[in-house]
Amino acid sequence: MSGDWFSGFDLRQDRTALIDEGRALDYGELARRCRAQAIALLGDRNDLDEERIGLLLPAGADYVTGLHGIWLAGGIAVPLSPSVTGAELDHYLSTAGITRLLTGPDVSNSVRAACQERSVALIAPSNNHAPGDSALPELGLERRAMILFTSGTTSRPKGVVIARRAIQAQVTTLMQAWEWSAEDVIPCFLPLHHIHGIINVLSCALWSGAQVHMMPRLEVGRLCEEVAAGAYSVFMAVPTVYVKLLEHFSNLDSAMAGRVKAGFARMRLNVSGSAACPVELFKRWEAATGQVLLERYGMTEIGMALSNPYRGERRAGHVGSPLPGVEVALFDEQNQPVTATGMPGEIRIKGATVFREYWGNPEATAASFHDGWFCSGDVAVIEDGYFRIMGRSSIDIIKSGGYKLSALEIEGVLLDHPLIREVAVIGLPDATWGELVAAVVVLQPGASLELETLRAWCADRLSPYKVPRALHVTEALPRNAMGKVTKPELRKLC
Ligand code: MLC
Ligand code: AMP
Repeated sequence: MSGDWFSGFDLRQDRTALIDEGRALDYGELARRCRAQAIALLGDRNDLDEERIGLLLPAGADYVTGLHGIWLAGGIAVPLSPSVTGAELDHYLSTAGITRLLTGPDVSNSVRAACQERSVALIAPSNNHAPGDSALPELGLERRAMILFTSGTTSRPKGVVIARRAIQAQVTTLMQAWEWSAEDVIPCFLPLHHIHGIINVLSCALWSGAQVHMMPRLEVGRLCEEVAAGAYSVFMAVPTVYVKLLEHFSNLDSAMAGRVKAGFARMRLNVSGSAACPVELFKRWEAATGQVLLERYGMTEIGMALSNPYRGERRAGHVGSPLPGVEVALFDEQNQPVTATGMPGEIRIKGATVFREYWGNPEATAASFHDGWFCSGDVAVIEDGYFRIMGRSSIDIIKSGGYKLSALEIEGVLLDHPLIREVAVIGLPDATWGELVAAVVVLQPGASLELETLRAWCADRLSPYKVPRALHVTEALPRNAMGKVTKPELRKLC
């Protein structure tokens, strides 16, 4: 990421980089705007010196120039969800020590209040400066470039620090493995505060000189019209999106459905990841479009680690083998490598793609590595060289529509509800979302609570995708001899 990626922007000048709200932006103009944004951020400084700058913008040209402007100026970009609540934002601002938030004019009052409370300046995208000869800092690959917040087995999300070298490694391994080229065109509708959208879609495309159609949210109807018109060559999504597309196909008249399916059939690649793709979904997608989904496995802390082959057998229910330059092995509970075929072990990863640290949390960083391997918490087996994910070691992690959610974080919020005495949050299997958030609660004596009332109460405390979709009221939570809630038993109650 020394400069190669950005000099690529300059070299391509007239080629279209982005389509944003129907308007095309070429690489030359994109490069000019990114530099101008960097200069605006620098003011009279030479280097932002890893200043943390929040990025709260919808998917569009301003997001892209904001992200690259921060990178070019030597800052650390902290992309945040547009649906962030004030309480969630306060945690991000304080944990990452964010000093400025790059955002648009329609920012919510709760975001304004959270920023005011922490003296964080709200700044608007600024790319009108003429870059002229202003020098940008020389930046080594060891510099930190991005913090992404991820939920896990702790109650509050942790900030995953990704250095320039790791971004470079994450992008280049995918460009090589999936044969990205400047001829590619991809829609970008996944959230741009997670690596799936930032690295796999946006960065791989821009580093390859490809074209990205920015969409602030998934609009299935519009997307399908563009697919039918042959707009795209590559498509990347979480399994929930493929389920939603199949549902949409069945609501279209047969001529239109045929055109959309033919549009997918003509693409060179359809990728699924961020959550398990059920074998049935893999088969239904192939039957509908002729596309054999390429399933891969990754994580915020490590980028992509495992992938089915671009050329070769893509095996349903499997996530393939290690990507170029990524070391992946299975380990048992005694930290011994698992070598026998078909024996489960924890997936551990080494290589240049791995993150640097959890921001300001050396204990959590140390706990997540063993002998230099990053311990993913995911359990897999290897069958004929293909990894198959068996599950996660923690029941407190929920994957809903590709978002990783912490049961503990949601429990922490629900416990503040005046009518709730005890709570346990679990993920329930769901055909569309993979898992759905369910809350099992013990109420204060004589109290009653409806799901919709609880959801309304959660609205300004939790991002929409974390809000429980199911509520079960019980007299007591099942506990083991140690007094710990036995969550597997809760599934039977719901
Ligand atoms: C939306 N909703 C969800 C949800 N997304 N509920 C649970 N889980 C989710 N993931 C809720 C909304 O709050 C709303 O509720 C209702 O569903 C419809 O919302 P929507 O906005 O119309 O949904 P939609 O736009 O269709 O969003 C679905 C989606 C989105 C799949 C496009 O969830 C999404 O972008 N997921 C991808 C997340 C991602 O990128 N993960 C990668 C992490 S990185 P109501 O009550 O208002 O009706 C990673 C590493 C790796 O995992 O390997 O890639
Ligand atoms: P995140 O922390 O949001 O980056 O999510 C990473 C987690 O998503 C991994 O630890 C896995 O549990 C899960 N994941 C990603 N890809 C897959 C996949 N193809 N199959 C199963 N789980 C996956």
